[in-house]
Amino acid sequence: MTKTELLARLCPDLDLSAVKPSDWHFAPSNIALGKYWGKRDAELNLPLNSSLSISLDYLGSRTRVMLCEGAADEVVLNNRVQDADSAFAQRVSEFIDLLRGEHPQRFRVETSNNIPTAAGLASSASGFAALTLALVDSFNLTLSPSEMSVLARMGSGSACRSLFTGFVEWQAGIRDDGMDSFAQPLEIDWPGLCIGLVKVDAGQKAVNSRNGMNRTRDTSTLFKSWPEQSVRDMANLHEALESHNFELLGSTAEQNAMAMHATMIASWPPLLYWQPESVAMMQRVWQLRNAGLPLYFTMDAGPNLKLLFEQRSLKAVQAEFGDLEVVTPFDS
Ligand code: 2P0
Repeated sequence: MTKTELLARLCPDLDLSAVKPSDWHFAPSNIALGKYWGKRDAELNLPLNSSLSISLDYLGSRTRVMLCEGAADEVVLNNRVQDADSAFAQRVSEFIDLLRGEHPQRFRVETSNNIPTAAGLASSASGFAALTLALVDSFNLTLSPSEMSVLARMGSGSACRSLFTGFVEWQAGIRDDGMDSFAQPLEIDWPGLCIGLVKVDAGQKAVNSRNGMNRTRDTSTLFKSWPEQSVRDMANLHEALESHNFELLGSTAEQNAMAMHATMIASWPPLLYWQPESVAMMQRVWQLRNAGLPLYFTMDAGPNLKLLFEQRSLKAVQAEFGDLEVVTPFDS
């Protein structure tokens, strides 16, 4: 199935004459505890494996769209007009193309992130989720939350999880048309759960996630073991959430991240997102854990660590990692 065919199925009543400026829409960033790494269909952006994340409450993207007269879309990120040829502006325009088709209407997209850039968090998840909400508003679409999640997935896989708060699961699905591959919030909360964002390196990463996962799939023999790891970890994460077993949650998330990075490192050319500081920080977490502090980490396609701990450990963690943004998704 092509993107165009999927869109015709998702939005059969698209009416370009009814588009209007949208309101502002917010979507949170999210951190996967069980990672999405690898696609089974690049055209429809379908994942090989299911994933499970936690949304970061107030940290995310705020976006609105307006109609504009020019020959090209205008994309404004954090108050800066982006070059129309930039990778970011191109991806935004391609996403709007899904709804616009051949129609000449151009849009101005204004988006800003309140995610501390120093934490090096990916903004494509919250960015495409907020853009999805703004476009659904602008095009006056009537979509269910699951259908909106399918649409957001077409912009960026992890964006399908950022439409929701709390714990969120993205089912990989099995259908060729991907209509069963969307995210849903889990009805589980965890008061006192803390995510600590540590700064290692805010620089632009050399290989983006999309290219990184394709390289891993194509060149890493270790990647063969990833689906098995993922299935096992997803089961353990569910068990941890249902029983509020923090050690099981933290250890599963940390092992899942390390296994994902192992598949990347075995790619050719090697994909090593870690900096020396990342490794030093991992060692520090392991030392503290050996000394009795219930502290775990996860990492995405970058050098930064995201710490997982509970409120009871907050003071001890802050004493060790001074420059830390702490998010408590269930306590605001
Ligand atoms: C995740 N990541 O589950 C994993 C862990 C990065 C490492 O989802 O190609 O930017 O747009 O679907 O969503 C980042 O991948 O990739 C990601 P595309 P995306 O959070």
